[in-house]
Amino acid sequence: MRVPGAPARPGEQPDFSYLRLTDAGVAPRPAVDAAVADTEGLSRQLVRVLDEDGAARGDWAPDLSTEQLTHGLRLMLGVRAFDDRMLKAQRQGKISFYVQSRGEEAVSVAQGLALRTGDMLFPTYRNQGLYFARERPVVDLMCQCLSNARDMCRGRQLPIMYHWKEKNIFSISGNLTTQVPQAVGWAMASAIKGEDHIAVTWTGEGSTAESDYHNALTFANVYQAPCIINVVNNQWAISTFQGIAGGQDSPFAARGPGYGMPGIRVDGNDYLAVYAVTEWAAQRARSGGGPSLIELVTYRASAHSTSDDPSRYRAKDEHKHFPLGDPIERLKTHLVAQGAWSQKEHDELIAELDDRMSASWQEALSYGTTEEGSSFAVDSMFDDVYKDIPDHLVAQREKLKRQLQKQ
Ligand SMILES: Cc1ncc(C[n+]2csc(CCOP(=O)(O)OP(=O)(O)O)c2C)c(N)n1
Repeated sequence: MRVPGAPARPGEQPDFSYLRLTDAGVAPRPAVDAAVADTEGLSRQLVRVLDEDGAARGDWAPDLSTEQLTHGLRLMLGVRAFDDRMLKAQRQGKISFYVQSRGEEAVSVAQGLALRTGDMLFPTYRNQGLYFARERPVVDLMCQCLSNARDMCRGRQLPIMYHWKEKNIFSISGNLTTQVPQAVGWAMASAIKGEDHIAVTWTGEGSTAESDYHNALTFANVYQAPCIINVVNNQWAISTFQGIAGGQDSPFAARGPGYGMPGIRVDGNDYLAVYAVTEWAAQRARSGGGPSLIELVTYRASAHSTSDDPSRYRAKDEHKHFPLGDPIERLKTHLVAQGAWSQKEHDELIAELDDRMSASWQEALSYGTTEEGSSFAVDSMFDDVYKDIPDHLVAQREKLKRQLQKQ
C-alpha cells in the first residue's frame, strides 16, 4: 500500500526530476499506417521538435510556413490576453467564475489548427484556444461568462461552458470526462455514415481516473473509431499531483498500446511537435487507421480556477522551473531565430490585443451582466432540452406561466 506524494509542496524546492525528457529531434516518426507495436516506443519517449535555441529538429518537424507559425503565435497571445481580461472581470465581481489556460495555449491552438473544420471537437473547460483557432468572436465568449442576453447557454450554465454547434465544438460539461465516450460515439457514427470527419477530445490527466475514460478507450479500440483522445498532463488536478491519477510509474500515453492503439507522448509546450503529432493521428484516423491517444506534457501555470489558491498546495514559483518552458516564449524564440518575428512586434501585438480585449469587454457589458440588463424569460428553461416537449413538462410550463402572471 502506498499513497503517491507530490515531489514538492509549499516551502519546498520545485522538483521536476520525475519527468522523463527526450532531446528534440530524437523520437522517430513512424508511417501514419504503422502497426501499433511499431509505435510503442513513442509512449515512453517525448516527441520534441524545438531545441533549446528554438531550432526545429528531426522527422517530426511539420511543414508549416512562417505565416502559419506567426498566426499560431498570434492566436496563443490572443488566448492569454483573453484569459487575463476575464480573470480581472472575475476579480471585479462581474463574473462568478473563470478558468485560465496559461502555459497550455499550444495544446488547443496547435491542435485546433492541425484539424479540419468538419472534425468534431469535444473539449474541457481549459480548451478556450479551440475557439480562437475556429475564430469565434471573443465577445460571444464574454457574453456567455456574463450570462447576459447574448449568452449562448441562455443563462443555464456556469461561465466558460461554451459550445458552438455551427463550427463543431461540443458543449463543455462540468462532469469530468463525459466528453470522451461522447467523442468516441460521434466518431463511430461518422464512420457508419461513411464520412471522413474525425472526433477529437481532451481530458486532464487527473480525469483519466474516471471510469468513463477507460470505457471510451475500450470502445474506441474495439470499433476502431476515427478519433483522437488527448490527455493534457499539466501535472496537477487542482491540489492533487499527476502521480495520484496513475502517472507515477508509467506515462499516461502508455495506456494507448495497452488498449491496442498508438499512444504518443509529446512536449505540450512545443507548438511544432504538438501540431505534427496531431496531424499524424488525424491522418491515421481519417484513413481508417483507428484511434490514437496523445499525452501532452505541459504545466498549469495559473490556478486551477478562480476558486483555489495554488500557494496552498504547490511549491512557490513552480512554473518558472518547469523544464519545458512556456509555449509562447518557445515559438517566439523559433520565429525570432528565423528572422520572422521581433521583440518589438511581439510587444506591439500584446498591447494591441489588450486594447482589443478591453473594447470587446465593453461591448459584452453593453448587452448586460449577470445582475443587470434583460435576461431570458423564465419559461424558456423548458426549451432546447427535448425536440418535442413531453406532456408533463408542457403542463409544468403552463403552470409556471400562470403563477408568473399572478405576481
Ligand atoms: C466527475 C467529477 N468529479 C470531480 C469533479 C471536481 N473537479 C473539477 S476539476 C477537477 C480536477 C481535474 O483535473 P484534471 O483532469 O487534471 O484537469 P485540469 O483541471 O488540470 O486541466 C475536479 C476534481 C468534477 N467536476 N466532476
